[in-house]
Amino acid sequence: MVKRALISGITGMVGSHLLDYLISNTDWEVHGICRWRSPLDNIINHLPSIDSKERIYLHYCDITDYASVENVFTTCKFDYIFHLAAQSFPATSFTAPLNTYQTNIIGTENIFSNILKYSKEAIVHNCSSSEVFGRVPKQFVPIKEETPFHPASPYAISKCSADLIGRYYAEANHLKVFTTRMFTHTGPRRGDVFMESTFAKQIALIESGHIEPIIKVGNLESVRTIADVRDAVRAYYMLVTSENAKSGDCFNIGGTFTTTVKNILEYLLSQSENKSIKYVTDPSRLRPIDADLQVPDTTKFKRLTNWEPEITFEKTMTDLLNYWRLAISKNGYSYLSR
Ligand code: A2R
Repeated sequence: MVKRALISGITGMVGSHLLDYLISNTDWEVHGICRWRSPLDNIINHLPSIDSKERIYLHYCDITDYASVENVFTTCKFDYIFHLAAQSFPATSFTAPLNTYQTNIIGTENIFSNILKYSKEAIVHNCSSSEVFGRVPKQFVPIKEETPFHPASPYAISKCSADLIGRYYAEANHLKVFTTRMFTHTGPRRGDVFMESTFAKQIALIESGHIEPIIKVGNLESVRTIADVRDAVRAYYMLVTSENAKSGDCFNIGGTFTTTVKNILEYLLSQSENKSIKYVTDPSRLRPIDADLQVPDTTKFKRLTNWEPEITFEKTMTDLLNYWRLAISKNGYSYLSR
């Protein structure tokens, strides 16, 4: 019997790369949750298969609405469920905390209560975030799974809840749930609100003559460990297909290249032929509190799966910049320079 996977958030950066990975590397049927107004740009290559119902099926659903989630789960049973849908941008959570809680907490509860009711045997990937650790004192870096949660944004608070909801369903209801706290992961299709993506997009807008050669930046001193989103989705696949993972377990996953936001900006600038680009601090890009020492200890996950990141920082950044160059050459000045 062909396996059936469900991806919530299939139109997002991670969900769309996971779809690419599963279609290329498995014979699974892939179902995706998206909203009726979700932009389909990230899954554009798959639209013919979706239209002709070949291996890929979309379900219109808002995860904050229980009945809407139930409609998806009553269509069929799933073998694997990747719960990725979220209000995923920490900075937005400061201005829209309730929407963030609604989506990331109530939405996650709706997903799990329906898994319990209709797909109890499924193996579930519950996508938490490294942001749950927030501001970690230097002596706790690199960050292990046991490091206490210290969320520094409503987004991080919502992800602490989502993380615990998954563990609760595993312990109380014997669902097979594995939770990941992926550290910074990026690449093509990254939302333009995230720092490395806005830098790349602004460079592409400058190169194409749409804006002045000045990039607006936030906190350049933050330290991040960068992984490529394509390595991240391979990690998620390896996790759900691992025979030795213990239900209810959680894993810190991330890249091996650690750097400051300033170095990321300077690397991207080095990839442009325009050498006159300057940058200025835009106070609106500074968070009230920053999770500024995000460096993972990934020993537990690597021991389980032998996963290693394969894509270099340089390739990730070059692909991200080329993604924006292509998008802007197709769509012109239809992006804000945020
Ligand atoms: O906003 P949309 O319609 O484009 O869909 C986004 C989806 N999503 C929802 N789906 C159903 N009901 C909702 N109420 C709802 N709210 C959001 O989640 C989109 O398809 C996805 C989020 O995509 P991105 O913002 O690109 O996030 P990314 O980087 O793919 O993050 C995946 C996971 C999230 O759980 C993050 O919190 C974590 O990785 O770092």
